[in-house]
Amino acid sequence: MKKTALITGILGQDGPYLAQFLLEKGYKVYGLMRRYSNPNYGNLEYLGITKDIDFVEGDLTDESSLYTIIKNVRPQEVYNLGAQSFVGQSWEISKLTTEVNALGVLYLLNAIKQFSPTSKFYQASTSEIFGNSNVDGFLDENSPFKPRSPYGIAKLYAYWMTINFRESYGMFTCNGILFNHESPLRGIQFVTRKITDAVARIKLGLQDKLYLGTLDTKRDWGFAGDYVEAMYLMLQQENPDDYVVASGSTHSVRDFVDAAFNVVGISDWENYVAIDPQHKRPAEVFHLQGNAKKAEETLNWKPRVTFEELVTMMVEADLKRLQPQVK
Ligand code: NAP
Ligand code: F7E
Repeated sequence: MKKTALITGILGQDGPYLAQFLLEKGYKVYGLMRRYSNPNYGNLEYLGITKDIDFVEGDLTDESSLYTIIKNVRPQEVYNLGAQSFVGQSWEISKLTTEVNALGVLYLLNAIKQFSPTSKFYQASTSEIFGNSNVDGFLDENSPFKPRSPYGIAKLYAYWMTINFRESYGMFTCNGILFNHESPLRGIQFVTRKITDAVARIKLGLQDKLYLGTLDTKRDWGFAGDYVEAMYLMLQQENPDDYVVASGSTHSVRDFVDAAFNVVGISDWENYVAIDPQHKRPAEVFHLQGNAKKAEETLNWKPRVTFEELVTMMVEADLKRLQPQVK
């Protein structure tokens, strides 16, 4: 019998990488997608796995749809990756962000408790729950939580609810506290992909300038393809627990810009980059750097792709994607 997994957020960045990983392990993969007039299968297509997914329609804000899906599918593993995941917009759409990222998790946990209580549950938690709690040092599972955005606050509710179902009902629920992870499948709004897309366009003569909110903030960037393995490993342990997943190194947005322009041989990149305050956030998280020792020791997980390899991979993918537009 094939193992079964349900992935919410199947059309996003992480969903397709996780689906690919599980399919290679022989899983039957169900993907929850919302109702769209024109669904975008682009990221699944990129990995060539669209036809391998069993799609189920539902929405994290629609409790009854989750009840129906869990009742019908009874997956052995549920990976909750669906979210309003863009921090920058979470102030403007704070109610929606809360409904999806906080209440959606409660609905899903309730559905599992009622109809498939032995399903193992992975919650996509985030380094954003730490906020600026440790400005210059490493963050781990014991660092204080001080979220700085409606996104981080909603995710902190979900973090605690995930633990509460474990403690109250003995369910197998885990939080993966993942630091930033990127890839050629990253949404174009996020800073890394915004940069690599712009660098490729500038190199190909399709764009003049790249406008950013700041060059100073620092993130612990890893490769999404590496991080989905940690999600899987959490659900294979004997006991449920929460884990930080990070590369352990941090770089500024400036470092990322510099590395990306370096890939296309442009050294005077300051001439192509400008600050636009419209991309600044009402409250910023300045410095993120994770300590993934627990995941390394317990899950035997380690990131493989380095920062330089990640930037190169993303710039090269954008160059390839844009090449047909060059006359
Ligand atoms: P993403 O690319 O934004 O994908 C999120 C997915 O959630 C999208 O496919 C989206 O559907 C879906 N979604 C949004 N609202 C929904 C709703 N109401 N019901 C059902 N699905 C909904 O995010 P990602 O980068 O893959 O991240 C995956 C998860 O990890 C997210 O929960 C994110 O918050 C969390 N996380 C990400 C990072 C990171 O660095 N990438 C780090 C820590 C935690 P549409 O395709 O229809 O928009
Ligand atoms: O911003 C700065 C911005 O939007 C990174 C999500 O996956 O990771 C992600 O959240 C940094 C911030 O990601 C621009 O202010 C400067 O300091 O790429 P981002 P994020 O906010 O770190 C966490 C772990 C998640 O959980 C989230 O789901 O870059 N920045 N100028 C900019 N950011 C954007 N987007 N656009 C700019 O123009």
